[in-house]
Amino acid sequence: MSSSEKTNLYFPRRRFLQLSGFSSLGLLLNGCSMSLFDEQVFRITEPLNQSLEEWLLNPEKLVPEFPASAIELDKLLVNTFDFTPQIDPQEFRLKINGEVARPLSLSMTDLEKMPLTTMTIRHVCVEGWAAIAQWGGVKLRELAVLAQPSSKARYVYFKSADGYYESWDIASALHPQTLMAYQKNGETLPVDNGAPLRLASPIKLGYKLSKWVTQITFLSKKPKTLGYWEDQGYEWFGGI
Ligand SMILES: Nc1nc2c(c(=O)[nH]1)N[C@H]1C(S)=C(S)[C@@H](COP(=O)(O)O)O[C@H]1N2
Ligand SMILES: [Mo]
Repeated sequence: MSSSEKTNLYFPRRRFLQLSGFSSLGLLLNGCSMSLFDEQVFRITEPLNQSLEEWLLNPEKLVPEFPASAIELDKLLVNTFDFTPQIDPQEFRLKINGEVARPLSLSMTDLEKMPLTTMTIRHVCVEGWAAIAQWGGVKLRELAVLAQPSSKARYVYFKSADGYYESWDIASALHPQTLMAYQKNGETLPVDNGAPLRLASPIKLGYKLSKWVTQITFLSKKPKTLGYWEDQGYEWFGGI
């Protein structure tokens, strides 16, 4: 029996829910937004590759979220190691490449046409502060469905416009609460917080949550440079 058949047996309901999610995404992308994309890129009705499918169907623990009333408006401090890059959102492209069948280059308009997920979570910085904030954006796992990481992909590398860089394990990157966010507290993401696009996730510490992300690269091996702070001694996994 193949492992995907096993998955079927053990998680039939979950599988059904996930696959119906894929087909609505397929409809969206085959419909009005199609012209924005390379048409080859969005043939996602094809069978997903085995490894990606396994990650997506893995039962994952969801971190409890807060109600919007819990947002602490002024408590999210700006923490930027060097400078604040000014990125023109019209010119901006998110590149997705590496161990993927379909490398992508997406504009903000492309991303805004994908399903919007919002979550109110606690941001925790190891420098001793925390803040509840709401983030809105696209699930990284939905971008992975489009880019189709190969079965070799195990790590994800995030490159930022200020020279910051981060690497994550693929399971954390594909966790359903890991977003590429373009909104904060219901408004367009401010430049200081990483506009136009940043990572947001309740499963990782603040330093893992790259701001001004311009490139996402799927990797088969752990990179030599692990992350801006990790390369100065911070712990790599950075889980909460
Ligand atoms: N590109 C980039 N991303 C970054 C940082 C940075 O300096 N550059 N700082 C990190 C740290 S240590 C934290 S706590 C959060 C802070 O996010 P905020 O400034 O939106 O509060 O961003 C993280 N992501
Ligand atoms: Mo931080």
